Amino acid sequence: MDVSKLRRRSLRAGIAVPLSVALLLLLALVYPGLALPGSTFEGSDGNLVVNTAGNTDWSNAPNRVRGDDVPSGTGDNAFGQGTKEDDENVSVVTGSIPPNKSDLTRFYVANEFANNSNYLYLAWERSNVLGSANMDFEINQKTQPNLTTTGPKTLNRTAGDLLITFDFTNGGGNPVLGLLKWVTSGPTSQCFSRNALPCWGNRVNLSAAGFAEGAVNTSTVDDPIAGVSLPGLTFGEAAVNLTAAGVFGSTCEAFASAFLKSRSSASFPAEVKDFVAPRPVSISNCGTITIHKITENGDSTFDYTTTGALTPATFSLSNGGTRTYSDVVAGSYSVTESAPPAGWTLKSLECTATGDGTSVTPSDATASITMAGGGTVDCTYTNHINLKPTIATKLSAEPAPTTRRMPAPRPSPTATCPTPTRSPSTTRGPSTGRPSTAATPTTTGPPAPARARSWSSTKTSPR
Ligand SMILES: [Ca+2]
Ligand SMILES: [Ca+2]
Ligand SMILES: [Ca+2]
Repeated sequence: MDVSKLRRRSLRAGIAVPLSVALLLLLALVYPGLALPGSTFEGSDGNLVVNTAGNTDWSNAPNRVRGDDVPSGTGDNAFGQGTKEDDENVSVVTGSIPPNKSDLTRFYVANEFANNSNYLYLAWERSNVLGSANMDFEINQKTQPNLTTTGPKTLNRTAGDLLITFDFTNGGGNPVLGLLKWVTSGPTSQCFSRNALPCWGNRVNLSAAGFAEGAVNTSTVDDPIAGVSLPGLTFGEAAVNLTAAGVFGSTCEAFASAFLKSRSSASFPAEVKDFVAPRPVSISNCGTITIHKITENGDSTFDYTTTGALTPATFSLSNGGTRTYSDVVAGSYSVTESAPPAGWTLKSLECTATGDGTSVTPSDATASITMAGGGTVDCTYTNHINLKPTIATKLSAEPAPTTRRMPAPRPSPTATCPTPTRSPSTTRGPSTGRPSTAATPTTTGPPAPARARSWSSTKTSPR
């Protein structure tokens, strides 16, 4: 874009620019702990503790995972033999970290779903005080090989895996954060550095786009998790809005592994040296909703409606039935049981939720759900119908035939059948020719034929 175009655009944006500056100033006032808009994680204040009540930082980071390097020195593992970022086939060696390169000690990864966005938080620590920092966080969908032993290894990469670059020069202000995705097909023009597939694709400057921010500590800070004190320039952190960066959208993505590497210079194709071995993580934009149905005293078909674009939007359940929605993209949803069939009432709606940021609120026939990545919500609707006393009374008046139809000692589906403790022959004495009123099971249990119908309908209609 030439200068005149820029000038015209600036003039057009003459009002918007001061407004955005004012908004940034306002955000700085609202979030003095320096958090990425939409997140309350203090990801660019250069320390690990909460400075503003209500915020989070590494000390209480959501879904925090920690990776520790082996001790510095001759036993420390690193990549060797010219390993670069684009290489899937790497070589693990020991004792080869140059003294003028970052000697990593630890990393942290955390993530959360907040304000309709998935946020990723990253931190590195190193043992040496160097002016520049060139770190890469590799985040993979699949589990990685064991990098804690030496020798040749093949990284288990998948198209769409993430590499987040963290480049910092002391005196150069804030770190520059970049995002690259692993590319396995298509033209090589997608490659950022290498001229062949597979490769890390073209880098997005997350910092310039406003999708990420970070900091390096300028003075000594404490790491309360590892219990260490970190001199200036030995700790770096970043917060990334993965939704804004386009990593997460309307389809489900899940990452299972993360590790940290140091590049030997700001140049992307520079050799990678020290690393902190991969650790399992759970970074995803999707969760699971499960609805169970239980009925009492019979069975029927119950209808449900949903909001939030679940597919299918409506469904029906009978006793023992389950509807599972896997791959539910983080967001707001609800499930509502429609008015039950005649005679039935909704006895209870009980729900549980797991996962940071995932919650469910049952109210009447509606479960209101906030789903975060990796979350689960499980609800059970229990419906009840009263037994009709008219039938019971009528049956109790019937003599012998009822008695004969009672399935007394049948061995088959007795597991779900509340078998009477007394046999029909004893409850309905043949001496009188008719059952005694006291022995008639009118209130303690349903009469035999009615219950038999209930069983058969449950078993033969698996809707
Ligand atoms: Ca911080
Ligand atoms: Ca802080
Ligand atoms: Ca190492």
